[in-house]
Amino acid sequence: MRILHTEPSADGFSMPAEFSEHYGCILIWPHRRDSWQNGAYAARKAFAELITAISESEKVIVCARYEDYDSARKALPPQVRVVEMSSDDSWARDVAPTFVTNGKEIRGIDWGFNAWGGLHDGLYFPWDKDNKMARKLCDLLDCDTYDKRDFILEGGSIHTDGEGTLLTTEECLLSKGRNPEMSKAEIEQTLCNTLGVKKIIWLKRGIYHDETNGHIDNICAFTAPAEVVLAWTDDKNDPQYEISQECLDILENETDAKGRKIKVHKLPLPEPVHITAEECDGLDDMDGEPTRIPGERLAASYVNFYISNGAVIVPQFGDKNDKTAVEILQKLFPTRNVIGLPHSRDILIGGGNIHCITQQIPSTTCSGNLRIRSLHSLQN
Ligand code: KQY
Repeated sequence: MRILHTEPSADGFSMPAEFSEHYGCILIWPHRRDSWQNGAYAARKAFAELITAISESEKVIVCARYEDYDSARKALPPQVRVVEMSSDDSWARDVAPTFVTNGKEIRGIDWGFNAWGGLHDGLYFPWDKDNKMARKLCDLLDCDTYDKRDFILEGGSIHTDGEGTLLTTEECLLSKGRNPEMSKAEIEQTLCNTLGVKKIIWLKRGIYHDETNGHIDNICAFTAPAEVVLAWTDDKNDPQYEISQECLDILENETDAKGRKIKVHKLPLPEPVHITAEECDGLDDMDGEPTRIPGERLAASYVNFYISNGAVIVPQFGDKNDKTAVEILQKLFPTRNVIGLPHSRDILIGGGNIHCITQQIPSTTCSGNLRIRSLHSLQN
């Protein structure tokens, strides 16, 4: 594996859309006792259901710590590859590489990771194991990696259409805990150079009470070029109402990199989800302090879905809107099977959902030349 210091866009590489064909998907087996209740017992069941569903249409690699390898191997079907790797927590979207491709080869971006805000407002310390995962995964996949560790970015804070447009939020990318020394224009330029995009659409804020400083992947996602879903509520008394309305105004007045108007599909939110005292009891303290307080609102949203080659896997919260969300997404993804994941609440308690724990590895138009030799040999 080469560690590259050039710019991906200058090298002819760009980030494809999640709805393009994948080679596979990376996840990390949950273990952190202050993130996942009861030693991650319930979270592991939810992860296993999700991983099994994804593995029906693409390769899946699951990273597990030495002490969790047996648990992962036992819980997961044989077609899933389990590899030993250290991690601080289990958010593959944010700590695995963002992959770029030139159509023949894939390369990984190794962004800096500081646990969503470092010493300013980060969510745990230390985060050094997580920060090393992207490079290790590129090594495992035998793909070259771009060293972008001096720029703090999580995969959950960006979405692309694969046609030159990137969606993000000001709340996250302009936050004090990320790259406070950079101007908005400098951040834009870094995103364009690194991801091969031409236009950034900035929404102001993400989902209410999202501890990631408003990741885009919980509020708005591309479903096709020039088409997005937006998390939505009609309840004017909910602080989310104003946020969603503000996003809609921006999206309706924007065009994408190709000059197209953006079609916005409203995806209703579930009723606000609050953590119970019993759930909090199952979480260990962090440095003597609880990580969640009974009654705290969790950042539940159906937008946090994963698009695999054959399916779209959507969180479910035991809410009346569960079915509606699946129906709306099924219309938008007619060639895929839209599946609701019943135990998503056990993932949500950790602070994110399905999209946050997955990272797709794109395929290339010329898969015979795909430079993932170690995985390729597994196929044959
Ligand atoms: O949503 C995500 N991408 C990550 C959430 C991290 C929460 C840590 N408790």
